[in-house]
Amino acid sequence: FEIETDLRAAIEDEAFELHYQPIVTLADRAVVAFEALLRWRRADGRLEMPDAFIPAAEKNGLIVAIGTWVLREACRTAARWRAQLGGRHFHLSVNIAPQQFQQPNFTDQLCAILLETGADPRNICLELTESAAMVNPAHAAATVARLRQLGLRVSVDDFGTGYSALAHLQHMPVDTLKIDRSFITAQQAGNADWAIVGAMTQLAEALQLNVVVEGIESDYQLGELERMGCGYGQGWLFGRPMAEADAYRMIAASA
Ligand code: G
Ligand code: G
Ligand code: MN
Ligand code: NA
Repeated sequence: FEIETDLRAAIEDEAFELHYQPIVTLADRAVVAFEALLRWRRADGRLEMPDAFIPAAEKNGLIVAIGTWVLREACRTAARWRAQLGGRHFHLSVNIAPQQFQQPNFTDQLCAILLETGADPRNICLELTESAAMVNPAHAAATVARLRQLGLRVSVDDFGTGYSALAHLQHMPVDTLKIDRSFITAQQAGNADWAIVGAMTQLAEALQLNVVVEGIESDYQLGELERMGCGYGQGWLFGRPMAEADAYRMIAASA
């Protein structure tokens, strides 16, 4: 339980940081959004990655408090960028854990954070996994509808890796699918099979959803995805997760 004690102290001390990874249009690589990714700054200066502590936080419930900090921090950043970018549009994407999404007061708390930080809901995108929506699909659909009414974007993260993806998708008023990077990583020039990515892209098009393809690392992958008509991409080819100041410089410099 040492990690639980440490995580409680980290929440208390706000020992977390958000790093930001660019999301670009595949057609011209314009930077239009960033995904906020959580890191934990240990007392000795080490940076702990989410895979090392989010599973524990999900087990002991601390993910809800951590997720609240993440939302507030991302909204603070969004409010600052909005003022600095002078009306130019952008999105900050925030990962929402299933447990966090299922809190009965999730939407009310989010509204309070938007008010408190002055963030414009139109600059915020919430990334939900399929499992977040699966526990209670009807409640999830109603919550997503309310979030959309407030002006937020809602995307399905890690699309293609969860259960029963398609059965509930048609009732879920999300606006973006993020195709999981496992489908892209495998595709290397010379032995690629783009059938599944192509089918997911066509599905998104049929449902009039935006597509963000994750994990793009090579020009070969970029070229194929662009040819398939995918709208947006994220991956090391465009940029790794970076500090907020670097992310701001990148979006400010992009057309
Ligand atoms: O860079 P990366 O190692 O940052 O992220 C690994 C995983 O951690 C991803 O699956 C991502 O969705 C998840 N993750 C990153 N930041 C957050 C966060 O703020 N909240 C939640 N719930 N998950 C996050
Ligand atoms: O599950 P989610 O999509 O939220 O997590 C994003 C994760 O993917 C983060 O850990 C991020 O660092 C990682 N990531 C982003 N782009 C790439 C990439 O091009 N290659 C690899 N291997 N990982 C990536
Ligand atoms: Mn994500
Ligand atoms: Na993902």
